[in-house]
Amino acid sequence: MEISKVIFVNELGDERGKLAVIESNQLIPFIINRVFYIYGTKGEVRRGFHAHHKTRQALICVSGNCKVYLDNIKRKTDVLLDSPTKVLILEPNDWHEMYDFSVDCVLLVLASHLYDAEDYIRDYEKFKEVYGG
Ligand code: T46
Repeated sequence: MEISKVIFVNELGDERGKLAVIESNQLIPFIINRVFYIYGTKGEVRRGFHAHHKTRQALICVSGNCKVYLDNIKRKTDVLLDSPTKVLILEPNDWHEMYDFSVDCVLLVLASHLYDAEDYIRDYEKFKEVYGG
C-alpha cells in the first residue's frame, strides 16, 4: 500500500490570472472516477472519521483552507491544505478527519472509485483490525 503524501500542481498563469491542471492518472496516481466538493462547513465542525478499503483520493482546497488529521496506525500527522496547488494524495489506509475549515473553504476531492458505502471503515476498532497488521 502506498503512503499518503502531499504533492504540488504546477501553477500556470499569465496577466489574466492563474490556472492549475490535473489530468486523470498523470500527476495524481489513479484514474478519477468521481469528483465531489465540501463547502459551507462550520469552522468548529470535524468531519471524516473513517478510512477506506480501496478508494484513493486527492484533496485540494481550491478556496480557503482546512486541516486534515491522518492516522495510518504507524504515524499520526496533520496536514494544512492552504493552496489550490497543494494536493493531498490520501491512501485508503489512512483514518482521516478534516477540521479547522475557513468560512470560504471549498475542499475539492477527486476519487478513484464511485461512491460505495461499503468501502468506508467508520469504526476505529475495525480500522485497527483491518490495517493494524
Ligand atoms: C472522504 C472525505 C474526504 C454520497 O452520497 N456520495 C458521495 O460520493 C459522497 C462523498 C458522499 N455521499 C453522501 C454520504 C453521506 O450521506 O453524502 C453524505 C456526507 O458524506 P460523509 O459523511 O461521508 O462526508 P465526509 O465529509 O465525512 O467524508 C467525505 C467523503 O465521504 C469521504 O470519502 O474521504 O470526504
